[in-house]
Amino acid sequence: MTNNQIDCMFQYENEQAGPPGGRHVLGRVVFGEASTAPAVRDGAPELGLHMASPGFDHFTEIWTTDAPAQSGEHRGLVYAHDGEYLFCAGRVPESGTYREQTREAYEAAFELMDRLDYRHVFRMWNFIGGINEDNAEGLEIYRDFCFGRAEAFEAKPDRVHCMPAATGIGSRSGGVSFFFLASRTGATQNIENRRQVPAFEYPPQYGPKSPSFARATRLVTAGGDETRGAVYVSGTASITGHETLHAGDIVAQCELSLENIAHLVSSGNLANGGLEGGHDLKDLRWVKAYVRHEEHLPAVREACAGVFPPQTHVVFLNVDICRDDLLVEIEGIVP
Ligand code: 3EB
Repeated sequence: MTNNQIDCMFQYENEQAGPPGGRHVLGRVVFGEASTAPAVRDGAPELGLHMASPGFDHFTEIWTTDAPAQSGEHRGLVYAHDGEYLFCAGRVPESGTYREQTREAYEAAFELMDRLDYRHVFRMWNFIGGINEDNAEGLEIYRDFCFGRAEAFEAKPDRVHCMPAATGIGSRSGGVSFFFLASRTGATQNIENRRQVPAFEYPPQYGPKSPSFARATRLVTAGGDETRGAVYVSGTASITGHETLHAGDIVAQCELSLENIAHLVSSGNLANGGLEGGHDLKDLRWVKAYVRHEEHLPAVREACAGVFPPQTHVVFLNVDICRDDLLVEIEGIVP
């Protein structure tokens, strides 16, 4: 058992400050101007994502640990691990269809988690170019991606415990890029929201295979207090049950997305899942708000400013969202 601590930081463009002294980099994700193949750079995995645009944020998300990390490559994936945490990143280049390559990439990641013994995956992020466009066979690219992802989960080794919190969001360039976080000895507690149908149980009208993710995942570190742990909140949108609400109304979509998160992390909802503790929106850090239409940025900013305190870092990105009637999606972490 180790007591390694991971932490997240957003390093904004033109900011020199890197990770605080003594911290080791587990992975870097550049929310910038190009989607690039993952590579080991300066000893740590780095993934470039085309997510930045004028007027929105341009930053590098850096995951650090207090223990030295070792990096490597496995079947096109890049990774680093510190004995307790694994960061892993991959990319499927732009293609006519994504099902098969997504399945293979996810399978490679599950194999890596199994082999290196980081079998508790607690957070996955997916950035999908042309998310609402049709693939070469006329299937929406998001649905095509979900198909392959679901197949990989169906085939995953039983030893790998998961279907954790995730984000599945648009990107400003083609292809599918992703990064995952997994733990060796931490226990994952997946959390659903009674106000929303679990995504993995969405009816078939949303695609041939349902999206594979939990609404949130709490990571309880080994030897730690079982009633506490960081809560990783999935991308959350204006959905009640399984239906989009407030089509065309950005203010109402922001409100319902934030209400969904507030309810998800509340003591009442955690108790429904047999978990102790509870949080509110003010406890969130490392918030990302994905905004479909540039002109909605002021409304989304205002909604976030109304609920998040100054110490909550909120970044705004102008990308498409997995359903064409969703205008906004918000995620975050309760450390
Ligand atoms: C939703 O609730 C909105 O496919 O990984 C949110 C978070 C959404 C993750 C994913 C999709 C994903 O269905 C979309």
